[in-house]
Amino acid sequence: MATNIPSKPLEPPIQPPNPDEGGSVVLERRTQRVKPPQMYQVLMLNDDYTPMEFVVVVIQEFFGKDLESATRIMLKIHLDGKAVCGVYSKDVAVTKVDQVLDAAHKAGHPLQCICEPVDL
Ligand code: TYC
Repeated sequence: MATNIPSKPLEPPIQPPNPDEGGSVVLERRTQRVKPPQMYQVLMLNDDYTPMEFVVVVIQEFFGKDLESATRIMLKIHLDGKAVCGVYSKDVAVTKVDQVLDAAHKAGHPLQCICEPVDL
């Protein structure tokens, strides 16, 4: 005789609240934790050829900085070799890099721009 073995053990049936146990139902509280999305910083790199004025304009135009902040960031790149121009979601950061490289290429400057995950 063929025997049918169930592939999955049967779940115990759900019992209705038992009045002898007070008839109460205990609900388990679980805190749902959602991780914030990974953010990306866009860095500009120093070189010996791109004019400072061009870098300042690019930082203002693509990173929404005023003249004073853009100048401070440009000088940091010039002195330290690189600086963060902004922090964004991955798609936005990649777009900023493309925009900067495109503008630099069209103007004939070797300006380099990269993005990397924050908190490496
Ligand atoms: N070092 C460049 C110069 O002296 C200026 C510069 C600043 C270039 C920042 C690139 O990302 C840069 N003309």
